[in-house]
Amino acid sequence: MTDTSRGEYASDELQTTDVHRIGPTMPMSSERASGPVEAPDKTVEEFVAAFLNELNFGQGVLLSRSTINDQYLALARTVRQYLMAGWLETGVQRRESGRKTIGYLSAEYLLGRQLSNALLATDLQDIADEAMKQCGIDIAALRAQEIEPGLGNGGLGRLAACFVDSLATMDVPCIGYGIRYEYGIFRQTFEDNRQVEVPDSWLSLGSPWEFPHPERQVRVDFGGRTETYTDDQGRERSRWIPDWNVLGIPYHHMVPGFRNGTVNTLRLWSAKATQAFDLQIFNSGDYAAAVRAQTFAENISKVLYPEDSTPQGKELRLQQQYFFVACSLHDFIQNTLPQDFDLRRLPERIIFQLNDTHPVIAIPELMRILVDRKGFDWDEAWDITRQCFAYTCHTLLPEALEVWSAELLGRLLPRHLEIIYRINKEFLEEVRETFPGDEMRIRSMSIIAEHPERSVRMAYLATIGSSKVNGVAELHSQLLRDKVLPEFSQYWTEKFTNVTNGITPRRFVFLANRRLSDLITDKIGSGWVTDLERLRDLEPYADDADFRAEFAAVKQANKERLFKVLQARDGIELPEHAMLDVMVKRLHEYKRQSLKLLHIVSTYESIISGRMRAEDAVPRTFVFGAKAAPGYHMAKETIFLINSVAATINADERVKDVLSVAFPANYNVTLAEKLIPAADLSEQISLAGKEASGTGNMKFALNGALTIGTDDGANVEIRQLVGDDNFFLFGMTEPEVEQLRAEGYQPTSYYRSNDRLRATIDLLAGGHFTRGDRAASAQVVDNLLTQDPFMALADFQGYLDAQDRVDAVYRDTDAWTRSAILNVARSGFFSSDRSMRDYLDRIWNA
Ligand code: 26W
Repeated sequence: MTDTSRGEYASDELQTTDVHRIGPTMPMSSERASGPVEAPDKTVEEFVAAFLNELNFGQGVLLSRSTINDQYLALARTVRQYLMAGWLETGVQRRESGRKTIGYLSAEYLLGRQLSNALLATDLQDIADEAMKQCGIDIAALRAQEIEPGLGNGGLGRLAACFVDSLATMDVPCIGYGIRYEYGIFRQTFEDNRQVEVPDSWLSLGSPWEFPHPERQVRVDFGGRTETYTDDQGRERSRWIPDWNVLGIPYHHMVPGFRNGTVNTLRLWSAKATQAFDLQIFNSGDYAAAVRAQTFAENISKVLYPEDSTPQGKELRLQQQYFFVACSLHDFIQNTLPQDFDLRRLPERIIFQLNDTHPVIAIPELMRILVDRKGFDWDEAWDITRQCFAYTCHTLLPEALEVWSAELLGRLLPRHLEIIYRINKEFLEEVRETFPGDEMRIRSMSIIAEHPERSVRMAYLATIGSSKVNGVAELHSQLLRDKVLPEFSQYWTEKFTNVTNGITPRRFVFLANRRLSDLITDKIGSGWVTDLERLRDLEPYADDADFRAEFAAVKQANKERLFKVLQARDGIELPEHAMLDVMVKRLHEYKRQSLKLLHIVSTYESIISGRMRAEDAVPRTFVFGAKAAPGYHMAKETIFLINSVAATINADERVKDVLSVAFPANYNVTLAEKLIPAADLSEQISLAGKEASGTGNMKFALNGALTIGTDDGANVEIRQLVGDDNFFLFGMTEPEVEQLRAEGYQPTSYYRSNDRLRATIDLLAGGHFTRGDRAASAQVVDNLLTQDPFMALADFQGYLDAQDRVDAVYRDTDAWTRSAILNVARSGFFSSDRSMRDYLDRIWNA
């Protein structure tokens, strides 16, 4: 039976393991109502047996005939087996305990690869390595086979993924609800230095981490009209007569806690046409129309919107939002709660956390369920509803606050619009009682805006309908209170609070930076992985020369690993010994990649103009990673310019090995895991008051990079914790920004008065980086000179000065490494476990 004809794995070992003769290892009869079946033992032998079982009986191939993809799928399903018992057990416990559940409602989950995380959670990494070796397989190639589920745009989606990781690790009941986009965030490629987007078909090679449950489908209605009627108790009631609907099919994902046996669930909804939907048309004989109808329905979960700051009032986007929210509420109320549950006690069992405004339509949806379907009085329903929601705001940009036109909302969800109007009316009456005659205030607090068209301000609805509202870093929460929702924060001082974001140390330190993790564990034990404040115990080692040497060696090894990845992935060659200066995040003007570019060009200009000798410069490698929203013109022009500058500088012998610029395409979680551990310098240079928190900043600090940054978002807290000596601060503060704006900001005055800035901009504008084509750089340059909406020119000199301080410290290896160690030791606060504890204590009361 054994096929030894092909050479790929022709070893003796292979012949004995090629066909697994034992059959399924899971005893089918041991399925008990009281508890789940056993997982295979954690031994190499059992792992190999389970793997070959999956390959032969799951995937239906012989090892000798299997492709890498077959092997990857079988490996994934093997690891799944080890999680399964915990998953089933967690489900039983959750049902029996009656504990309050966190329903995390998020339109995005930027999960990253699953295999490595599952191996980490189950502590199977070494066993799996050895087992694959025994099968003649290179596990690294299998890991590389996985396409990460990129079901999010950036910070907000990654935060959701970190939060569900932490809740599972803390054994807190949580269901993550979201959308199973068939296409996640686009894959970025570059053609002629310009971004080209390619669809991300992450499901194309099979998706071993999801469990579809078509039998648990939920129907979701849209459109139509409402009518009033009198019920049998003589009460005036409303009902919705929708005119079309779709089905939501749940796909379950495991969310394993870190080595604690808990496995929570992420439930992602996929849209499917109802039979009635196309049958009706089909029966009319128009086959093509029937298929079109199906496509229409299934479009709802087809693709993630790649905009991460300017919501376009797209109908499909609202459909997505209502679709997943309606499915999720129905799922919890009908399927998760006991059959006869008394909904008056709903707040004891669930708190829905609204991840930004995207799921806020859940508030009128719960009102509709309670009032229209379950017969509650309005007031009682409203009291319940408000206790069931809490709202997190993730932005300060006014243009990022979602507003839906009343026309569109009324057309798609007529009953919800009515409910929103009533919520608004009763709320405004309440405000009127407190502030009689203050019509200005009333208008500014209304959910409904009248200009430029009648529309629904979702952030206001969220605030009114929630028990708590939080920002994501201290500064952001303050600005949220003072600038974004001032009337509301005066009206309800207690409702507003801060929870500073965090990141999971499992993925972003333990998994991404194994070398550093081993070094830390060697000194302080392994408790830090689930209790990150313990990193404090590293502080004394900052003064230990041996430790510093080991720490620096880890950094160097991580750089070499990164360089290999960039070489294989992008064909990028980088010098071995240079400071690695990294800016990775979405491309947005407020984040100021253009300011970073000015610094690079300025350094380059200093050398080629002879003002500075190349030998005197600290060698630096600049790395960018950034996707631009496909419709964001200025962001795409900035990408073009960065790539153009990179090509020119990398080809210029005068700066060889002194300055290099790398812009690997398609920055994603997978690349972040390689890049961040290798970085020396973390660029967090947004205009003060614009970056709500940032979370990349935390990942870098925890991996021993020093930050150069403005007083913005969580940078403020990072600096406070790591200390001024270990952070390169520059730039205006938020009040200074406001003041300058009030005075009338004039970017050209900086251009005229600052010689280095002028030389830099002139070089950029003169076509030096665009083969003499001045027009090619004109849009970014003109934007800076005439508008500069995020005041890059005002902060330019401060930034250069701070970069000089960076160079000075970097020249002193001991001082640098000492600071880097202190960054790690003092950043334990930024664990998402701590964020979760804050939510549990101050928001969820769970
Ligand atoms: C298209 C509509 C839209 C608008 C805003 C989509 C997505 C957004 C998000 C709010 C953008 C986002 O990811 N915000 C980021 O959230 C992170 C987690 O809290 C913060 O760390 C970042 O500062 C914030 O920009």
